[in-house]
Amino acid sequence: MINSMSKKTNKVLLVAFQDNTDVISLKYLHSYLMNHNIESYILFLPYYSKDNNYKILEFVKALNPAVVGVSLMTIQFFYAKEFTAFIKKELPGIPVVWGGIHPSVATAQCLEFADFVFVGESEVAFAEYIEAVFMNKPTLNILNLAYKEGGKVFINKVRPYVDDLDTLPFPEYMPLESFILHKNRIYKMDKSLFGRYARYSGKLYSLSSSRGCPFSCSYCCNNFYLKLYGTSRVRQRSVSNIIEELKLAVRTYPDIVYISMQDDNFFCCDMEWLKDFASQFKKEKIGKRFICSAIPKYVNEEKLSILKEIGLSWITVGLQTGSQRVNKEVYGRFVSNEAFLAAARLIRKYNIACFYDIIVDNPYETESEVLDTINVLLKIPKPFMLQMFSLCFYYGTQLYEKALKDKMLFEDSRKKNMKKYSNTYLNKIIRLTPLLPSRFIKYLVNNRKAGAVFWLNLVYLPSLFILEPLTWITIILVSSGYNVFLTISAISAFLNTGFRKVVLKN
Ligand code: B12
Ligand code: SF4
Repeated sequence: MINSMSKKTNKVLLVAFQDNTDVISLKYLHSYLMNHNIESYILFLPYYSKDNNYKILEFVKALNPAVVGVSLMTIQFFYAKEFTAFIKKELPGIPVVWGGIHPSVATAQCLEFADFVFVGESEVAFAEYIEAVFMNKPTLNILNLAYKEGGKVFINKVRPYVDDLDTLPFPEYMPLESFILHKNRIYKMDKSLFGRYARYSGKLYSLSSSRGCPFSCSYCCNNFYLKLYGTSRVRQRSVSNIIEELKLAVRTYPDIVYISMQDDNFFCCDMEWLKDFASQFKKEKIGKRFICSAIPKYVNEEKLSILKEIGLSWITVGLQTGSQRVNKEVYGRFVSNEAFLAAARLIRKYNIACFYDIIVDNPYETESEVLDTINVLLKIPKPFMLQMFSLCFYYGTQLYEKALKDKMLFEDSRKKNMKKYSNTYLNKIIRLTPLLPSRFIKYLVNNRKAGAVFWLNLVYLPSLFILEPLTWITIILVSSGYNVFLTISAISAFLNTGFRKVVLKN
């Protein structure tokens, strides 16, 4: 804990409200600032509440930053609002600047609370702003910056994307100059606190190997970025740059069990890049298993076999819906069910554990279209897991605009937990598709209006409490090549996180 009131004002404090320390955006900004000789600190505020405000104030006063930068997604809006109002009241001389996806898509809304907002990718622009603040230079002409003057909102143009991602310094997994709120006190980050708050107890290293996505689905931030930048093209780091980061990571954190590729679609890289990546990964003995996301269209046997050989263990693939109409007309995704199932079969063939993402509670989807989804799910080779998300109409997306135009009633995305989907009969059946025999699922579907409710209610909870964990363990066992030691180490990392989440929340 910092306890001396410093007179220096050439410091920046970056604040995050995520319930874990995996805040890639802030870690990138922080490294970039430090690399430009700007004294930067991160304050992680997991499970923040206004009861913590005075402890936080003590900390901010002691650090005495020239600027406070807040990063937020839509779901963190009310935390950011509460925090900002309090800091501005208590320390009116410090500008509070917001950035991240929510301020990018809902800039005017955020300017009601923040002094300035940064729109889009901001490493370069934010450093330019900070330097201008330190040197008492004007800031209002800085690209990516938005501000309010005389009640009017001004949003400056964005600078083009950083083309060469290799020019960005590596983000620190556990930033040394960081602090964290824990049990209503602010502590300097250390390994023990990091282990408590990092996802999977710090055993999962997050890596961004690219930015952007070849798709721009109507509900996703890439849809907004396409409008903002005129392109959502994928920018890929060089293999050598990524391997350098990974070598450093495994040397510094030998406990890492998995590397989690945070790219929107790791599989969209070209074959030459992938082969080079695999060969460098082997040559440099990175020796960690990894997790990534893929769009079915980009999954093929050659990529799977190369990646499986070097440790690919889990993939997340989006089905979203089995209705081809909803897929095309509502979501703007052009993935056929055949292409999806072909990818699913290949993933099973290579014994790679898979999570399939499904979007439910879509008011644009009819009952028979939900049944299409169930039909596709029934064709996926088992074992597999599902991640069900309740459709969220995020500001700035095409789907949000459509829903407004159609006068559709929907929950405010700032308040909605997308993991809490509604408890409908068909949603329950979807959840059970990976767990129960297909014939029984079909019985539940076909007899939904004739007494199958009783059977569904009878099997639902036992399936969630017994079959779901068993399926999960089976998947890990299969994906680790039936290696019991690897399975236990993975399970213990995952369970630890679940357990800590419950304890920390209370
Ligand atoms: C990796 C990732 C995660 C990771 C890490 C998140 C993180 N904060 O880094 C994890 C797995 C933890 C995660 C979790 C969630 N995620 Co997520 N995630 C992503 C993903 C795929 C990439 C983010 C990323 O690293 N981008 C690269 C960095 C460099 O870009 P960036 O984050 O935008 O940051 C830049 C700018 O925004 C800006 N910036 C950011 N912060 C600040 C602050 C200041 C002061 C300034 C000046 C600038 C600035 O500069 C940064 C550097 O250029 C995005 C999709 C995407 N393509 O962006 C979704 C995305 C951010 N996630 C999303 C969601 C919904 C979630 C969850 C809420 C889902 C859930 N219910 O579980 C959770 C929330 C976590 C929590 N518990 O609070 C949504 C958010 C939509 C929205 N409008 O809010 C996105 C956009 C995907 C989507 N559906 O469109 N996520
Ligand atoms: S494929 Fe995924 S990351 Fe890419 S635009 Fe669609 S939802 Fe977003």
